[in-house]
Amino acid sequence: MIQTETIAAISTAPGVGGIAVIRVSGHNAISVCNSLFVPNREGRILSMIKAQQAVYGTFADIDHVVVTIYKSPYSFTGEDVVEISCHGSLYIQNAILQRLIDAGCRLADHGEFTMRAFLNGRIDLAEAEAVADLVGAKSAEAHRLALRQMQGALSTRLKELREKLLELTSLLELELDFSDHEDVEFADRTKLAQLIDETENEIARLMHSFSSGNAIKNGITVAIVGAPNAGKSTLLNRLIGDDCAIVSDIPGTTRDTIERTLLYRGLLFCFIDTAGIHQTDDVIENLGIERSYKAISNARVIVALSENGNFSNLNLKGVSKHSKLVFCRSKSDIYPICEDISKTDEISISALTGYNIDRLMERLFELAEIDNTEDVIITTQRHYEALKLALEDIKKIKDCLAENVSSDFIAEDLRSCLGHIGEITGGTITADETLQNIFSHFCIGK
Ligand SMILES: Nc1nc2c(ncn2[C@@H]2O[C@H](COP(=O)(O)OP(=O)(O)O)[C@@H](O)[C@H]2O)c(=O)[nH]1
Ligand SMILES: [Mg+2]
Repeated sequence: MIQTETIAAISTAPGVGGIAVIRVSGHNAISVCNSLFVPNREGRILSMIKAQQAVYGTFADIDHVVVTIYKSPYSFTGEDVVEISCHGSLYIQNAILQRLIDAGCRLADHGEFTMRAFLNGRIDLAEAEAVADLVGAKSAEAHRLALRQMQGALSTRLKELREKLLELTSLLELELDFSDHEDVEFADRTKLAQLIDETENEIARLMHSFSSGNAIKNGITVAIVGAPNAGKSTLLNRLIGDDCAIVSDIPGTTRDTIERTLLYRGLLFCFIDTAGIHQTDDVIENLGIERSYKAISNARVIVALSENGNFSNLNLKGVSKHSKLVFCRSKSDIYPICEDISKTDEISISALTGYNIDRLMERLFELAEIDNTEDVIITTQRHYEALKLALEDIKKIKDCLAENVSSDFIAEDLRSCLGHIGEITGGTITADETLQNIFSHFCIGK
């Protein structure tokens, strides 16, 4: 697909840095830059350069720059691409960008470079989405998953799935072809059933991986809840190693939820300190308590904190059946630790001295139940939804087979299933709106 306009954007993070990179892509990228660039060494004319090269020179009398030329189709977008590495002053970056726009380039939209890479067939949609995940990766595990997806691990798995579904389709077509001949045995239904089972299991496994994949990508949410003064804010501060939450012995000090992240064993944990849950007439505190309940319902793991071990008084309404709970006795430095605590699931901690905080972290890690052993893991809601629809189709096909329904119907469901799988890698996506929606989450310049 040929994009007519040449686009330009600052690709490095907004702000001042040692060096900034401005990227230009499109049919006129090289000629536009050539008209503004004077090479340091004679003869290094951008439009005459044959292969991928870097050239040093002056850009529009603004700065000394290094211009890197990538010729179509051997570039990220598949088009001619020029990357201008200039000094990182905001003034310089914007002045160069402005000159490019004056010379006929258009300011690139969010993710437009990656969208072009997709539209020009350089990468598929799942790989394009992984580019954004890689840019946004906050932990070692999130980085690993994004890199694998960008390198095509998910796409390869989906290709295998599509091949299975196509094999099914051809088995069915065989059956349809012979359906007029009553004496002819149909396509091998055992083989058909086996292929369907394999496909169903594969889709179900991919869907199952989303719970871990989503938590790896977006972080494991841990809500710290309990009565006022239980020591929740002190615990947050201890976990994060910073005085981010106000601590006091006045009940009701924390009124709003406070969120902080921590990297632990390659995973991102998002801790949420909440307002103490109790009966109160204070309007503002009640608003805070509502937020505590919201945090509880969204958390993957909940730390229920109590200084006296009386957890039954703690109303944890809205706790999801998928959430895991860890009961924690706080202030072990002043409250004697009962012997039998070791026999229960409770952990006794002191946020003040740091006692058992490592044990608590270890427990949170276990309870998060992150399964990263599968070689392909789904991390995107869009992929999960497409797989869900594909699985529904497979179930319909199974029912049809069990009830000996005409192969025509089965073929229809198979087509639909193939369509849903295809949406993930983008082969069957034509709607502009869907693509805009996906790429609008990218940064400008990527
Ligand atoms: N001795 C001791 N005091 C603690 C500990 N954790 C919290 N506190 C104190 O308990 C009071 C309430 O703590 P805070 O973290 O604000 O409780 P929150 O209302 O649950 O957030 C403060 O005076 C803290 O210093 C602890 O582990 N040991
Ligand atoms: Mg507090």
